[in-house]
Amino acid sequence: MFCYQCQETAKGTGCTIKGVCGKTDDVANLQDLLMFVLKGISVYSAKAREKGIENAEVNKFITDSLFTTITNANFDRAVFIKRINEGLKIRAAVKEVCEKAGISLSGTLPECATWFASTEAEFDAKAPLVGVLTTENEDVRSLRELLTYGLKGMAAYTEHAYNLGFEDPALYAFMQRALLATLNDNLSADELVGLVMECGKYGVTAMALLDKANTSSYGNPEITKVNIGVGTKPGILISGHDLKDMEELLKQTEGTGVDVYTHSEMLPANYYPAFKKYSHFVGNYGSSWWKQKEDFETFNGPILFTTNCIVPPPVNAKYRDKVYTTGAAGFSGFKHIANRENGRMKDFSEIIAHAKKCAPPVEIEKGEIIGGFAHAQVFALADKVVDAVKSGAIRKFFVMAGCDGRMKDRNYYTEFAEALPKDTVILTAGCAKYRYNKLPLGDIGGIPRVLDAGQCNDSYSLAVIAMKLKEVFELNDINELPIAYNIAWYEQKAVIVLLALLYLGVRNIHLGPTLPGFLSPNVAKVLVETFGIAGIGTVDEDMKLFLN
Ligand code: FS2
Ligand code: SF4
Repeated sequence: MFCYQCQETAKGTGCTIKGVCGKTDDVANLQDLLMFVLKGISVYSAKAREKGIENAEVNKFITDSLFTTITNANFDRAVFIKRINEGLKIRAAVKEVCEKAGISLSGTLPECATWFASTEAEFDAKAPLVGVLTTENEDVRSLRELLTYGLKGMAAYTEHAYNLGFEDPALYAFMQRALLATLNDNLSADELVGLVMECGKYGVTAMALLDKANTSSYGNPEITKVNIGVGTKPGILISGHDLKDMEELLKQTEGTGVDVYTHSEMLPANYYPAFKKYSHFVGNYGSSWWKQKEDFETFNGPILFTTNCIVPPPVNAKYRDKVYTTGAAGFSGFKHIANRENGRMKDFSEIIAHAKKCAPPVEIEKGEIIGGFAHAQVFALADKVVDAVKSGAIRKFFVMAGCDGRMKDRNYYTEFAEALPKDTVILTAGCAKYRYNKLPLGDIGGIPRVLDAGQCNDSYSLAVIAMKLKEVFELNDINELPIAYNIAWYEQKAVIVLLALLYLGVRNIHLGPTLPGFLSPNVAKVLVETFGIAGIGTVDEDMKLFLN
């Protein structure tokens, strides 16, 4: 195996024996083989699209498959075997569509368009031969992977929007075109950089689509005090990012005597008006994804993962048989809840029955977290915010969105938040917030010093807010605003968020705790020189730098 797609990659260069995340070598290889098959399907689907033939099955399969390969989403070997088989069938079907439509398939087809096998042993034998390292030039490899990881993040957001009935065919077309571009040896570095930027453009489209899907389905997030204590009934803990799953779980648990709590990236579900009406939706339990081993032990009830981030449970974990997955998430040994069919809801009855047999959660903390500052809520407070900036009460905003992770060096973000002067405000989104969202950082004239817009995809809200402020202050450039970007990244959704911000013109983003291992020195140099991307230093050094 060779995987370097996330921030925790071994030695900062690549996992080669087993993933730091827990992904086994065979699963990592099968994920590479699935990517290879997706490229093979794209060879035909792109030709069909040129003739105006869209294929809904292909679009859905490629999107979902990309999502399953994201860090900490799916560790289940059986899922990848099944997807590779299914992908080869879909490839054959779309090839037939091309043939029937009289589309010329002459010329040399890439191997991914013709390779075929049907047994697990053949898949295992082929998989190590089609991975990341097959691109020999490290700069080309770096650009291809940067593009690929952007696509994976985009796919995740596209899938959530799809679940709510929102689609944009342009996103599917780009994903497939970009997958093909990673096979093209004739593309120059500049052309690959151009595609990476285009990926950022479609990243904005995907996040805007998901924002529209979420807010038109569940209302605009609003200022909310989220309870972090517990009730007296047994509960279900729901994690991940999928709001459709959240809705259906709340509906099905109503009146059953089972409470619902969010974990990690599902915390922002508490901010949506449509979910607040459920009295058995108690609040948020625990903390960030990497704290799940502790949080799940004391929760007592079953846990539902709607997406990443799953941490493989210790062998003796008491919660091991209480974990369920659904959608793109999977782990061998966890029960998987099937997809919705024929317009019916997913069936969560097994989890609900399981919860009834469990003790209520142990209270590990008490209190509240304040959040719900997505774009509409911030716009509602715009006068107050603008006045605070004009009067000097707010000196600067710090966008500290992104991901959390388990490495000790992420304490930097807690210390940075604590060290920020009291006339500064943190704008956040994503699980990065858990590094400081329970600190007593106070407020500025009633505006909390940590404004949480929501999940990582709600970084889009932060960009919308920045664009609005630019307009209000009549500036020519978004970078003239008193906003600094000190972003934490971990997995591929953060990659698409970063590319989207670059596309929107944001410059001088600081990225930590370490720069991506998949950036070759030359590609890193381009990002530094063209976009002012930088790493982080010590809290003291960075405080001086940012407040200058
Ligand atoms: Fe956090 Fe993990 Fe949100 Fe990422 S819970 S690192 O998936 O997408 O962010
Ligand atoms: Fe390693 Fe990250 Fe890949 Fe897991 S996802 S194998 S930790 S680089």
